Amino acid sequence: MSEVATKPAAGGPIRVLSGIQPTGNLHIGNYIGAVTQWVAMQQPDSENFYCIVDLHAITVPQDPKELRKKTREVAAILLAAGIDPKRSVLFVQSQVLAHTELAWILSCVTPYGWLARMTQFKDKSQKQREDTSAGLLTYPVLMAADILLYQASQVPVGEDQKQHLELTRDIAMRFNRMFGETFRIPEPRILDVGARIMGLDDPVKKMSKSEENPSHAVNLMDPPDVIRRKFQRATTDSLATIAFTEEQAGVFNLLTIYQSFTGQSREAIEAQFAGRGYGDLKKAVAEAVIEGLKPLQERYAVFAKDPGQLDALLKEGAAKASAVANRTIATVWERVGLGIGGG
Ligand code: ATP
Ligand code: LTN
Repeated sequence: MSEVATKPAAGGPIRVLSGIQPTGNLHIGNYIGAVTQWVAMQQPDSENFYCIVDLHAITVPQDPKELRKKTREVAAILLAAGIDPKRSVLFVQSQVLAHTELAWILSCVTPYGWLARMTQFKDKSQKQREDTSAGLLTYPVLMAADILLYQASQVPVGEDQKQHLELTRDIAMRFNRMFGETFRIPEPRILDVGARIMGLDDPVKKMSKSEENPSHAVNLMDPPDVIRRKFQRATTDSLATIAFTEEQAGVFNLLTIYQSFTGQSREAIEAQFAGRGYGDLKKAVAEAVIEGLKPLQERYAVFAKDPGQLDALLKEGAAKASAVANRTIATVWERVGLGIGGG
């Protein structure tokens, strides 16, 4: 990776950063909405940083052993999905100390009201009540630190992260106004198709890792028979027509998953299913997903077998990420007047 100044050049190199939490099982929503974009954005003219955000994971209670296990598991899944360590820096957030450091500094320039207004915080804190941690409130500041440390120009995410990206931009602009131009203002990259995959059991709820119903999400490591069963049970409706209409939330979701996995146009898909029943649709979607996940599942087994190589790769990633992040942090110290100066 070439040397890049951390100054926020107007054009500047294309820098991509995104993060994923090592919690629960990765599902096809994460895959379609985020991971496929991460893979596609590994272009020769772009510098890519992908981060497994374990510090975000601990905003809610985690079992320590399980967290470490999941961190390695997510790394292996990302490599299996096509994240190429020659073209991207893959690392674990907590291994780059600058994330925590910048998060604190940014939290001191972020108005409390901006955080209290975040819909994800409102939803999650309502569920957790007294157990809500202060970290859950400041979670988006840590996310802003992840992005701004690398002077990222583009951030590929699912639709649910749009508000957090807007907040990141607001924090960066506020800091720049207060202390002089320091951070580049990042742009979200959200897909037109598949940015919000819904739960199979309840198509008005976003597909999520934390739902308990086993038929809610299709996980990336699900074997074919489990995938078939989950799609068979998917909620549809009694209209018995197969079309991309928002009123038919369940059918729309199945068609969107089919579109994402086959790459076909909406017109071609509607023509293919014209006059056919929901049973046929469910079978076809299941087979497309099974086929689409097969190479990933096969490669995963190879990466998971060699934890030594995986750890070495993540360590190398953290060293490369630290080199970039530390340059930004040094500028921030200078601008804010922290320490005693002189490096
Ligand atoms: P979940 O809600 O499934 O637990 P999350 O959004 O809390 O996931 P991450 O695992 O960190 O947290 O999300 C990783 C990426 O996947 C993010 O870019 C997020 O926007 C995207 N993503 C999560 N769920 C979906 C979904 N249902 N459809 C499309 N993209 C999604
Ligand atoms: N908050 C995100 C995960 C995340 C992220 C990031 C995404 C943490 N840091 C930086 C993009 C860029 C989530 O919950 N899905």
